[in-house]
Amino acid sequence: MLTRRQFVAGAAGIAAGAALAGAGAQAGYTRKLGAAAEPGAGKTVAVRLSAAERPTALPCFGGRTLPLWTFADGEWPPLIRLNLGDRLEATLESRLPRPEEITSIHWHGIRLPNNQDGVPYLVQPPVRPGEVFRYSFVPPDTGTFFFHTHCNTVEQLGRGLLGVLIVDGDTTEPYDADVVLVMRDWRVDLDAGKFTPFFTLRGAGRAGTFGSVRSVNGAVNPEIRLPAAGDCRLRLINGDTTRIMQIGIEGAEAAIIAIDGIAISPVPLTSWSMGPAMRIDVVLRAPQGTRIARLVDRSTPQRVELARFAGDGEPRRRSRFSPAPLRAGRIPEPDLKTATRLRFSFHASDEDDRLVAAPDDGSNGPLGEICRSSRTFWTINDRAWPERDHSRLPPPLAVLQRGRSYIFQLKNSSKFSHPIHIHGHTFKLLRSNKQNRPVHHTDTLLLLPEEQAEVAFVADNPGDWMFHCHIIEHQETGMMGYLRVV
Ligand SMILES: [Cu+2]
Repeated sequence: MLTRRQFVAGAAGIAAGAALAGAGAQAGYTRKLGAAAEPGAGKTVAVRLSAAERPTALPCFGGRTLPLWTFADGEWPPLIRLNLGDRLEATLESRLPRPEEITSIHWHGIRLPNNQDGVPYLVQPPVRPGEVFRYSFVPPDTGTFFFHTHCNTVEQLGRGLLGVLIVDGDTTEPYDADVVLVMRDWRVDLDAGKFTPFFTLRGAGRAGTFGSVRSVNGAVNPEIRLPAAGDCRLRLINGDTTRIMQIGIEGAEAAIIAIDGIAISPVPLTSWSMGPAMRIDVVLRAPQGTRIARLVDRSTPQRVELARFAGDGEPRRRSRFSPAPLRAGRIPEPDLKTATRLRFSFHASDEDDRLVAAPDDGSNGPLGEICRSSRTFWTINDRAWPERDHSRLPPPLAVLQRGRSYIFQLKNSSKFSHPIHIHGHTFKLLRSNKQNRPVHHTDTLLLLPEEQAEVAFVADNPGDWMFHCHIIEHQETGMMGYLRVV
């Protein structure tokens, strides 16, 4: 069943260089990516995920118990761990407490068959309370992924319906620890012991609604013990519905070794922008003695300490920090010479931002309000998704030819950032006019205000694939569409 998280220990790290192409070499990281992993014979891993309300007293709730919605009893969030080549058979059962609440599981970042992608109405029937749905697929890539529902996501994810999916087989040599860190807010009023509204008009029309409690693995600024002076792998997941974090590590050396699960040649981690659903894998040289290293978010003027790392035991390594790289990814290489170019523009739904600027008037309605009003604030190519859910499908944003390479020119024409997510495929970032990042693969690309970026990929996976902003309130007020690969 669900494997236990291997919580080994805390780590240290000094925020090292800028994440620039070539910065790795400047930092003295000379080791090359390993050869791509080959899938093993593969076993079947069967899990049962039962979406239900489970009153839970996470450490970050300060003694309060809140009515979380989760996938499993026990540790939150659940972790599924596979080897490359293994088949996952996941049975989703809904025991959610409202008769009208539908659900499903989207396996974020996994390039799987379309009918396993977990978008209700588009690729599968919705799962109602008392019903089950069986997923069965073999993930084609190693790395750090996660899963969440794709219906009423602002509330279902907001209440805790997510889990971590790790596909092993990507290391070239063992790290001294392997730790999952799920970073997210909780929208709670701890005095009252209640959730606060998951959706607000003000948030939906702007940067989204932020939670009041920041957490890592359900705790406020936890201390994580790592083997002293070990090279420790940290799998950082932004599991929030809203918050874009500016992640750094203070007090230890650290390098990014993968983005959205896919290996990059290690680059020093100075600051890395992580929108909702984005992941990075980091290797950190753990502190020793009484030293402490810190995971921080610098997105606000007063930086926020998210977690602390401390070192245990005799120092593991004395060599200069030169993190072991991962094995190369297995994403098909797009043919840029023959690629078809398509433009996608991400917009506020009215040109002069009246709607977007306006709702600061106490109209922060609870969830139901938007359902009735069907308000839209956001568009892709001037089209807004018609409803919050997927029951009424518009035509696809574009029809792509299977096997063909595409270059998407993504333009954020709004004053807010948007992490843009594609299902069933993984983009290769080619260039951007605003952010200096190494060429890398990503399933969720953060577009800053007014940013233009180009991504390329091979449309090799047939079916209807969602293409949307992962700030869930943006997604659910229009910034959502799908691509059809035929
Ligand atoms: Cu957005």
